[in-house]
Amino acid sequence: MIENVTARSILNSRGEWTIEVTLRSGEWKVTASVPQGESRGSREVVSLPADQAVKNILEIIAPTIIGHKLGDQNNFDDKLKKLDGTPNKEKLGGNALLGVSMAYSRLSALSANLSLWQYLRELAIPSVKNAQHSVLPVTPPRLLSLMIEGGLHAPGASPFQEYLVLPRATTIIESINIITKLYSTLRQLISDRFGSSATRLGDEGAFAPATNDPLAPFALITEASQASGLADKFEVGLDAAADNVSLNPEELNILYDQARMNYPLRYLEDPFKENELDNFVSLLTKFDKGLMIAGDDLTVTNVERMKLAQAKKSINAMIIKPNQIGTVTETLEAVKLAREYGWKVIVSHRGQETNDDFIADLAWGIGADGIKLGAPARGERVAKYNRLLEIEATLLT
Ligand code: 2PG
Ligand code: MG
Repeated sequence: MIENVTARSILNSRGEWTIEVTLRSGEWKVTASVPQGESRGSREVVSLPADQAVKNILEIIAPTIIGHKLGDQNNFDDKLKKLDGTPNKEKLGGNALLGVSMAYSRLSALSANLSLWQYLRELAIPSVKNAQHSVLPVTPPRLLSLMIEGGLHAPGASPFQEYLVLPRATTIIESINIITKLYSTLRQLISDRFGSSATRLGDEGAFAPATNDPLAPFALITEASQASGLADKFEVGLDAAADNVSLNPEELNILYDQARMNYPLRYLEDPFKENELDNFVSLLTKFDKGLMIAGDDLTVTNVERMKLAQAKKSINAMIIKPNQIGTVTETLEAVKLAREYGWKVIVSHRGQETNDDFIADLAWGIGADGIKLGAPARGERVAKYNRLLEIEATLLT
């Protein structure tokens, strides 16, 4: 059972405060820390300032959870949810709840002598079974790795937020070999073309050359792939994060058509603003096969938002971010519903990260179709790649 709870403020990757939670049971001690979004969906749960969230954990949550048995994730998270009692977790903070919920998963895994990903897998299997997947495959999530960024993550660079590559490979290590080779070739290409100062990194570790042409980054990625002998080794993806883009739907549709025609576009996230569901619907009708059209700000890991999206048949994939909803159990409920709808499930990092690698375990554990990460640079991004590798290494031996 939980014997001790502590929490404190720590720094995130953008020099802002976030929270870290520590739980103890006997000899076992675990910590978890919580990322934050920069381009947030308006319906995400509330993330309170770190000092307030810490205070809520110490004064309100701790007295309630001390003594709670381990390995009881659903009831534990339900207790947290009820303690908060608001639909958007504004009373105690979605960040406070998630830090405690993640740490509880780690502690429960330890007590059951399981790796975190195995523990999460056991929680996810029954739900996946209901969705007619009798066995949850232990296959690696496909990487969606950021190469060039713009939008809110690199103001003054490109208008869209994320230009991603999806390696064609069967293992994590093979995928990482492709993206690291591409990443270093891209650095040289950008330096040669725009000068060495253009190789500055955005918030998620990717390059951020200034351009007004929203598709120019794909041209750079293509050129780098040819220079490094990687043509055909990956497909590309785009997170338009359209809520922060000034182009209108007509202009956006033209750009998506061009991208689809000229590049191996496989993945498109938040192509329109979160309240423009009808535009998603027509895009999906046009591109249903062969293109993942994913909700992020649209769906915010929230089953109610997902039901709306499905009622109109507006997407065929979705981003899963635990901190959009606030507990591990609710995250897994969103995964379950996405599977029932036949959507692809992509676990994702956030703009402001910590070194916590929970999402790597989550992606392996739920058998996610993909995991969206930053570039293979900056410690908080690298931590996730290295954990994916570590899990793969244990599976291959
Ligand atoms: C996104 C994320 C992660 P943020 O939009 O998908 O890249 O950004 O965490 O800033 O919302
Ligand atoms: Mg997004």
